[in-house]
Amino acid sequence: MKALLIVDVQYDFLPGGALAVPNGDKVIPVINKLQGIFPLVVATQDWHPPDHGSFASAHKGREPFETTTLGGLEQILWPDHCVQGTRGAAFSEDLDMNAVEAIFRKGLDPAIDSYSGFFDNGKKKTTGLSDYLQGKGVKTVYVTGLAADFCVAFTALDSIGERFETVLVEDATRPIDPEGFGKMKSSIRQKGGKIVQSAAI
Ligand code: VGL
Ligand code: ZN
Repeated sequence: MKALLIVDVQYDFLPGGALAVPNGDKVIPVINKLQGIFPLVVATQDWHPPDHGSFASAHKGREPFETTTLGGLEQILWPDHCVQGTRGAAFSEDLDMNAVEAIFRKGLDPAIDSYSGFFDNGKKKTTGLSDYLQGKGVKTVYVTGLAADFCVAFTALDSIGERFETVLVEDATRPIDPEGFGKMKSSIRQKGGKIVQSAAI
């Protein structure tokens, strides 16, 4: 059993959004097309309270893209994004959501960030995604969505760690920083993950 995992295809990560990923909208038709060949489709949603500790605005005198520590971990400070209930946190209306069986939300705890769809950045709490996939008999997870160098890459790494065969679909994702994504791809490959183009699936 294989599952398609759609990470954070939300307005704030799309062109015009608060934390826009360059060409992020290009992933949508690729993901919509892929959905038809998967028996299970699951999505994640970045879902922050307004005072989330990953926001530069929550730290006096600090600017987006500076770094600090949060929950004892190095933290990049982001522009306010994906605030619960706002349009920026909503899934793109161009993304086909009809086949999405479950949505796993993350980033709710203001004291810690959560890039992966499986765990927070300190691996203190699970979202339940791993048990859910296991319960469905999933062996292979195909990871897509935004942003390639953060939530998509960390989701792929945790998927490998949870012993799923893990495949990152390169043309179904886009990075904030291509250089950072290059490093994350090496790490994914080195840990046993695969990186493929959607045409080969
Ligand atoms: C993400 C930064 C902060 C992502 C989420 O979805 O890649 N990146 N929150
Ligand atoms: Zn976030």
